[in-house]
Amino acid sequence: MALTWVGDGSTKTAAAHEGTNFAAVQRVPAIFIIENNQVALGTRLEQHHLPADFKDWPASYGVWGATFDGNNVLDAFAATRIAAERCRSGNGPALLIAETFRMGGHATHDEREARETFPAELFKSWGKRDPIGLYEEYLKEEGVTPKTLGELELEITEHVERAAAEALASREKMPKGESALDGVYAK
Ligand SMILES: Cc1ncc(C[n+]2csc(CCOP(=O)(O)OP(=O)(O)O)c2C)c(N)n1
Ligand SMILES: [Mg+2]
Repeated sequence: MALTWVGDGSTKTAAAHEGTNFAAVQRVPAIFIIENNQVALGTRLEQHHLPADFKDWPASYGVWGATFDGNNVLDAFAATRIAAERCRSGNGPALLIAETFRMGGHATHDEREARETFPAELFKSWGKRDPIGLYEEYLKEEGVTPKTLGELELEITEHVERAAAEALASREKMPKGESALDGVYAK
């Protein structure tokens, strides 16, 4: 099974449409998560997307889908788990929609423009819904102590750093050019 993320703006490319459609008709076990953070580089959602949201998109490709709160770790986990079970049972791809907001720029070069794209109040309200902060508060309510939270943070930071180092090291193990056509549908 494969899982990938597509931005709200990136869904507008021909490649995204062709890929999603072909995955659907081939019934491949893939999960596509549309990260609807309301903005594509500096273009607001309503400037590039006519419906108010993406809820009709899964049906338009003939696949199962669901929308989840992109700032809620448990909601994201639950939706992805259901999608994974469906994929593993041979139901073809699933298309999930994460409703969220981009607090920063598309990258570091457009942080200032990104702030000017939306009213300041939006950053204030979404800022209170930081996914890590929200999950931390939930864990505290569940009785997880600050000491355990601190230990968890160290453990997770180490995990992320290890993954980053592995990703960088993988540049030394690039596949051979001759293998580019292995495992593709058409040659
Ligand atoms: C095929 C292609 N067309 C245009 C661009 C230029 N471009 C870079 S980012 C971007 C918008 C992406 O929007 P989204 O997927 O919502 O990402 P976000 O801005 O939320 O990070 C565009 C149009 C590109 N990189 N590739
Ligand atoms: Mg976006």
